[in-house]
Formats: sequence, C-alpha cells, structure tokens
Amino acid sequence: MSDSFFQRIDKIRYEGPQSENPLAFRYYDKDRMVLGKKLADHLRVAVCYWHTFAWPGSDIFGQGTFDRPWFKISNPIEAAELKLKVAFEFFEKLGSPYFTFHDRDIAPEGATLKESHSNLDRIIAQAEGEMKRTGVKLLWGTANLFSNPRYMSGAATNPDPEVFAYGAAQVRKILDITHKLNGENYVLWGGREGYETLLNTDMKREADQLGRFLTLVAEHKHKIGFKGTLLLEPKPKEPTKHQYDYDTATVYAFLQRYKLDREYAVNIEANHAILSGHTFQHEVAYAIQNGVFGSIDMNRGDYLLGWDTDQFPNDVQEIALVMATILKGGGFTTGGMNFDAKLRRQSIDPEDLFHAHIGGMDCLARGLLIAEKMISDGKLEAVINERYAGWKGELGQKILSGKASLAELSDTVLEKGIEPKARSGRQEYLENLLARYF
Ligand code: XLS
Ligand code: NI
Ligand code: NI
Repeated sequence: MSDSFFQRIDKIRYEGPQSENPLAFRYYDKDRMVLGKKLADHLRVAVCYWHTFAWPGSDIFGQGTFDRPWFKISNPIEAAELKLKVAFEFFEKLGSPYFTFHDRDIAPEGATLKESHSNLDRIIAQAEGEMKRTGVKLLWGTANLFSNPRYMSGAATNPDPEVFAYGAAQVRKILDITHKLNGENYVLWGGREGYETLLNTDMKREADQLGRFLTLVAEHKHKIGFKGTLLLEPKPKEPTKHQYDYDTATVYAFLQRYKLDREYAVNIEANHAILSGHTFQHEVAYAIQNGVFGSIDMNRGDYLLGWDTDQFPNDVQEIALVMATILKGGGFTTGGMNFDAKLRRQSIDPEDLFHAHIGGMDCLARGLLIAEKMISDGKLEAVINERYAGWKGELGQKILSGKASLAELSDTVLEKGIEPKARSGRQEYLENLLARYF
C-alpha cells in the first residue's frame, strides 16, 4: 500500500499572479507583511479532516466516488493509520498551518464507548507525532454528536438523559484530547439540536438541557485548564427543520439567557450565514459588535440551492469585505479560517484536493490584500464617519449619555424649530468606490 498518496505532487509554492502553474499559489505569499503581520498569521488557514479524508464522495442518491486506499482496508484501525499519514502529507505539501477534526473522523467508532476511546487514544498518539514532525497545529477539535442513530433525536436536547450523558462522555474525551494537542479552540455544532415538529417536542425543556450541557462543557474546560476558546457554530436548518442555533443573534441571546456569553464565542460558517437569510459579512459584523467573534468555517453555498453545499470560496469581493470587517475588529485571536469545504463528487483525482485548497487559499489571500487597501486608504470608513458625525455634536452626545429625557428632546425640537435635512445614503457611489478595489 503506497503511503505516499500524493507522490506526484511537490510542496506547493508561491509563484506570483503571473504563474501558469495550477499547483502553485498566486496570492498566498505566506510571509508577505500585511498591516504589520504576516499574511499567513492573518488567515490562520485550516484543512478539515472530515470532508477531505473521511467523506467518500457519496450523496443521498449514490455511493462514494473517491478511490482512496484507506477506504479499501478492512481493519478500521489500519485504515485510520493510513488516512492519518496521508492527511499529514497533504497538510505538509499544501503548507496549511492548521487542521481540524471530529473524534469519529480520525479514529473509528468501536462497539462500546470504551473501545471508541481506546481507538482514539491509539490514533491520537500517532497524530501527536505527525504534528511534531510537521509543525502543523490544531485549530480546533470537535465531537460528532449527529451521525450515530443514537443521536437522531438530539444529543444534549434528546428526550432521553442517557443520550445526553453519552454525548457528554464523548465531548469530555475529545475536549481532553484537544487540550492535549494544544488545540486553540473547541467547537460545538449542534447538528441534531433542533426539532421537526412541536407535536413531539418540548422546546423549553430542550433549551434548558442545551444550556446545562454547554455549562458542563465550560466547567470542564476550566477544570482541565484548557485555555482555548469554546465555539458554537450557528446553522439555521439541515439536518433538522428548526435548528436551535439558527444564527449569531439567536446564539448570542441563548448564551446570555444561560449566562454563558463570556464562555462561548461563535464559529461562523459562510454558507450557514446565507442559509439563515443574512450575508456572511453581517454575521461576522454582528459577532464582532457583541464580543463573540471566534472563528470562521470558510465554505460557500450555491445561490440556487438551499442547503449546505460546502464549496471552496471563490468570491473575492465577499471575502474582501469580510476580511476588512475582521481586520477592523482586531483580527483573529484564537480563531482562523477552516475550509469546511468539500470537492464535487466528480473531482476524483488526488490533485483535485490540491486545486480546491490552493484556490481557496489564494481567494482568501487576495481578499486580505484588497481589505488592506480598503483599510489603508480609509475612503469607505470616511464616508461612514461623516454620515454619523452629528452624533459627536452637542445634541448627539446629550442623547447618548442619557442626559436628555423624552420630554426634553421634544422641548429642544420645538424651541429650536429643528427640521432635519435629508441626506443621501450614497449607496451607488459607494458601490462604485468598492468596485475600484478589484
Ligand atoms: C455542518 C457543520 C459541521 C461543523 C463541525 O454543517 O458545518 O461541519 O463545522 O461539526
Ligand atoms: Ni462547519
Ligand atoms: Ni456546514
């Protein structure tokens, strides 16, 4: 069995925008300085294990299309070992500084939880070695609390407390592992935390259960001294009709209600934002403004399809606006940009994995470089500052500081005969200004 799955591919290098080499970066120049920081340190790119190495290319109508050697090994531990080798060969050749994984992506589920744990221990020991050898770091770990049938009615929100406890056991294990691997974050995506019909669902009770679960996770984090960030990943639908973590605003309200808003931040997925009826930039801006911005899952959807198609990013304008928003918010702390993205199932060659990630990284780098220009010349910012300038004046300050009552404001308007002047929002002017950056 070949343990160099990507032997035809050399390390991917930066060759500049003029390069015709499809296996080279044209914008992702990792050491280039951007606003005082290396480009790679702004983006903090991660490759995900599940779509890239665990998913066989199946869809609801058809079986896997990918011919990967580890899918053909009948011993699941040996398969996981080969998969791990190939994964790190990929991270190394691509030059992604980070990776991400679920417990069940990296090691097979056993017949009992004990067996699953020992499978994990065995593979994680090898992963630790690969991380040391390559210098590739863990952006975040997570538990798969949605694939196994036991979770069909939810994990934390299950009507059966035994399922809740089983989910807790899985999270405890993988949070400990994430800590051991120096993971920088821990993610919870509530795949089955939602409902199909209120005919069988007590929504209030399920919310309390979820609040309890998240509290237990936060307590455990502190107990073991994990310094990374706990992240919740909002998603509005799929697999359930009503997902409890609909969008950032819903998650933020939930966190406040259960007094967890200082314990958790959000992992915003680009296409989840779209599915919830928002732009990606809106979700990022909302999280930043409320102090819960954590990390990004960097995959686009398809505007004609209403589900999570998990495609690699290709819209430089969208990325530039989001990058500018992130930069203005101070950039990532523990978060980064995780490609929670997969190939189309006809893209069956090993090279396709490289084309996908190279294109994604170049798109992010290009977006970052454009955001740098937007921020440095300050033209867009100036329009916003000017638009709200009135609030710096006497009246604005009086209102904001709470020194004017409703009656006093009324008196002021009447006494001074105030008649506000309408001013253009200049959207088309701004859109033209934006177009000039591209
Ligand atoms: C699914 C989610 C999932 C999380 C990790 O839509 O994006 O992949 O990122 O469990
Ligand atoms: Ni995701
Ligand atoms: Ni998703």
